[in-house]
Formats: sequence, C-alpha cells, structure tokens
Amino acid sequence: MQVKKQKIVVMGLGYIGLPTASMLATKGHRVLGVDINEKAVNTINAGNIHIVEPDLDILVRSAVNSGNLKASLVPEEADTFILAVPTPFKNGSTNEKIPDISFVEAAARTIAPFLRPGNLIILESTSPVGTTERVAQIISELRHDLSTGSSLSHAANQIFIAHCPERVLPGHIIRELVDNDRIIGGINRASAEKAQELYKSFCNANIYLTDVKTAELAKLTENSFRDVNIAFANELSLICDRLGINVWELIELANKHPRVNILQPGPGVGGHCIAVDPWFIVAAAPDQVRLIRTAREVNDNKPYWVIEKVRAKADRFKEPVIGCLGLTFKANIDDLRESPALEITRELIAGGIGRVMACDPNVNGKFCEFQLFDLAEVLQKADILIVLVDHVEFKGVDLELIKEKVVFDTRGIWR
Ligand code: SAJ
Repeated sequence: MQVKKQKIVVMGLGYIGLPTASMLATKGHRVLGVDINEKAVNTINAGNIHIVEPDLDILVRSAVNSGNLKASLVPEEADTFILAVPTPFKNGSTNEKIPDISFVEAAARTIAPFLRPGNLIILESTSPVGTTERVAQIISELRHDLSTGSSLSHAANQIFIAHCPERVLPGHIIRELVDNDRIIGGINRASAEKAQELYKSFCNANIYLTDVKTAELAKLTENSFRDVNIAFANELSLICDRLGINVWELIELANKHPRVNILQPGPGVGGHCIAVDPWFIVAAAPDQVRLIRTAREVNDNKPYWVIEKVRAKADRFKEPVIGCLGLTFKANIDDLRESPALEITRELIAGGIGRVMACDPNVNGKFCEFQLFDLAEVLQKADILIVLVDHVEFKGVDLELIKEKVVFDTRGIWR
C-alpha cells in the first residue's frame, strides 16, 4: 500500500528513536532526529552510530546517505512528532521506585512551539498510565490556539495524539520493528488511525487500535508478564538448590506438559525495561499490586543469593581465583544497563573474597570499570568459574578443560 510521505521529527535518538527514525527515512519520509547529546547528533550526521545493535549501522548509513535522515539539537516544524525519550525512576531519597516522566514532559514542551493544526504527536516511550494525556495537557497549556481534546469538536485546529509503545527486543530491533504487531492508543479514534497510517509504512504485522490508557498498560503488562514468569523460574532455582535437584532438567521435563512453558532462571533480571516497567504498575495501584511486586523482589534478590553461594564456595580455598564469565545483562549483546552479572562481579571484587577475573568477549575493555581477561586465561587460572551470561563463546567451552574446577553455572549452559 502506498503511504503518504511525511516530514517527521523524532525526539530522542537512543535504542528506540534512532532505529525508528532511520527506518522511516529509508521508507521515503523526511526525518529529523533530535537529541540533546551533541556527540550523538554529529556521529549520526556522519552516517555512524553511537549505540551497538546488529544491522543498525547499515540502516543509519543508508538513511543518512539517502538525504532523508538528519540529526539536530533542535526540532523544526513537521507533520508528525515522535517522542522516544527515557522514562526512568525518580532520583529520590526513598527506595520507592516512582516513575519519572520529566523527559517526556520536556520533549512535549520543546515541540510545542513548532506544532501546527493537523499535526500528529506519537509517544513511543514506555510510559506510566496517564502520560499520553499529560502530553496533551502540556500542549494545551502552551498552545491555546490548538485543540488537544479527545472530542473532535474543534477539528480545524486539532492536534492528534497517540501512544504507540515500542516492543522491540534488544539484539533484534531492526527485525522486530518490521515484524512485531503494534498497539496504538489514540486520545480519539482519528489520532489512532493517523498513527496507524504512518506505522504501516514500515510495519508488516497487525496494528491494533485502542485508547491511550489501555495502550500504556498493555506495554507495562507485557514486560511484567515476562518478569513474573522469570521470577517463577528463579524461585524454582532456589527450591531446587535447597532440595539437591537440577533445575534445568526439572524445567525441561515440566515443559513437556502441553500447557506449561516455564522460562529460564538466571543471576537476576537486567536491562532497562523488564527490571523497571513493573514498578510503574506498582506505583499506579500500590494497594492492589502484590504478585507483580513480589516477582520484582524475587528477581532483584537473585544476584545477592548468587553472591552468597560464591562466597560459600570460595571459603573452601585459601586464596581463591574467581572467574566471572559475562558482564552484560543478557547473551550476545554489549549492553551493561542494570546488569545483574555486572553487579555480582562488582560486589565480589568489593567483598575481597579472592582474586576476581572478569571476562566478557562482547564488552570493550576500554570502557569497562574492571580489568577484563581472555576466556582462555580465565579458564586456565580460575579455581571457581561462575557463568553469569550465556554468551555463545561460553557455550562452546570444552568441558574436559575445566573438569577439575568448581563451577557455578547460573545460566545452565554447562549442565
Ligand atoms: N531473562 C531470564 N530468563 C529468561 C528470559 C530472560 O533470566 O528466561 C533475563 C535476561 O537475561 C535479562 C532480562 O531477563 O537479564 C531481560 O531480558 P529479555 O530478553 O527478557 O528482555 P529485554 O529487556 O531485552 O526486552 C524486553 C522485551 N519484552 C518482552 O519480551 C515482553 C522487549 O520486547 C521489549 O520491547 C523491551 O523489554 C522493552 O524495551 O520494553
């Protein structure tokens, strides 16, 4: 289907904004990507990337070379504005995890002067329920000449607003941008339909339309579902350890049941999404949310359980050498954000219970806070080997070489 070519401003050129901006540009839209990071803006304008994601370099280079993608520190007038900025926790003195939507609010304020009647604003950031309505409120406060209401009674000066939460898996972003079904919530039906029209230019899957709050909660629900299910697997791993049962075999066998599909235990849950988004649901209805909160706690406690197990193993040695295999938050990526593997390694070093040799073939040693060692050297020198990430390089290790070592495999790759 032929989709009308637009001028699009994408606010935020991170893991979601940059792939989306370059994808739209390669489909013939004229895209201006906006970021506060001047270095990122210059890097992108030179056809390069400042983040690591398979095939993103090729996509960005082709988008920039086509002349359709430019990066800038400031927005300009456009047909559509996509907000893809972070939604972290508030930096408070309490331990309560309260969502911080100030980046979304700031982006809304920044684009407000550039809006014209008929424009579409799409919020892509994973957001607490009510955030899209907050964007509408900010625009209406700053632009009395425009209507952001849910009714289309002032159609001539209407701004259309929708939430289309990103759903792509780091490591597979480019493929999933095209292949994943999308949910679009509009402040009114016309907003959802306008956003759908745009996403059809690159998304080959189904696009489902709903209201903004349902779309916001749907995204949070998806990540909470995964978190709760990983917590189930992590809890099983503690039970199995206590009872002397191999948790990997147990899960494999239980999953032979046609309606059972247990996920995999690990050293904890990392990344900037699954360990964060469930708290947005907790914050929205604290007195109702028990299971989702408990799951978060189970997953957050897992790294400390791992550290205690390592400590107990290290006690058997006079001067133990501990090899920590993997630092990233999951396999075969270079992303260290909220990584339990990184946290465990950091704590083991700080705890001074032995000499820690960290190894991660995906992490550039220049940017790492610890000294990194080659896999072969770690396999040779360590008394205790801890598998923290199931990178493909570790899966290929010849188990004959390490049969004399104490092994603690949190990912079940060497069983
Ligand atoms: N993990 C386990 N056991 C498992 C699966 C994952 O311990 O069986 C751990 C991983 O090692 C990692 C963490 O969970 O530390 C999260 O990894 P992930 O691959 O489950 O998810 P993310 O954070 O990379 O991406 C998720 C995806 N959400 C869902 O699958 C529901 C992705 O589709 C979202 O777009 C993304 O969050 C996001 O940006 O919200």
